[in-house]
Amino acid sequence: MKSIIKFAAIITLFSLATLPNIFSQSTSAETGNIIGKVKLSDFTAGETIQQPDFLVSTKGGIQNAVLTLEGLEGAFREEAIVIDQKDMTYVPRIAVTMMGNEVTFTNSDAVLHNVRAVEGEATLINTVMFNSENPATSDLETPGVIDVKCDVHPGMQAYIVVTDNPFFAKSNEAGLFTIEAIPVGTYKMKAWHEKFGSLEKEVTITAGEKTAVIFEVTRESIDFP
Ligand SMILES: [Cu+2]
Repeated sequence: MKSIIKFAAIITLFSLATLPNIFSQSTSAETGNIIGKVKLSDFTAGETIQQPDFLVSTKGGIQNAVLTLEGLEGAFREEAIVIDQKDMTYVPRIAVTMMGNEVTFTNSDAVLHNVRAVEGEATLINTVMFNSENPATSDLETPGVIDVKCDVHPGMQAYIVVTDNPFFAKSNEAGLFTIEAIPVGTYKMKAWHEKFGSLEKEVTITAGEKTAVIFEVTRESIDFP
């Protein structure tokens, strides 16, 4: 009897081992995660900074930084972007997606806007929008940072970061971010922010582990009073 049970156990183990990849995702055998924070290291406790281009939490977390990894490939991550023009601002102000997606601009204001989206020398969109009835869509085909302005209202500003892989994130109100299911390896990681450009770090992803990554800036380094 005992040997029959033992045999059954061996058969079961063998079956589990030969099942293709059913368990590999849940055990994260070959991927790991990044959790992290973008922070202003010399913030004053309790202070918040609420400039549209620089949002800092009471604990120094910097919102709207875009985190990317370089030198790796991954499956297409479908994440179309919609940027609305609302109360004379772009919502969201900062967006990130993988190349191959598209961006659509809408206009919720009863005001004429002219969207001009430029990436380097290339103009993606340059169009007048009177109201909500004529949204404009463009394919995002090239990795980089797209600068979005309104020709009618000089203060209106947005940025779209386009990546060449699916491993990216945007820091939240607390400056925190997560990137999941990253293949094991060592990569260059960037934190891009409109206020201070790109910060870089080398990060190593270990199977099944969370790697903590903190990007810090000081007021002096970003010329902020
Ligand atoms: Cu406008």
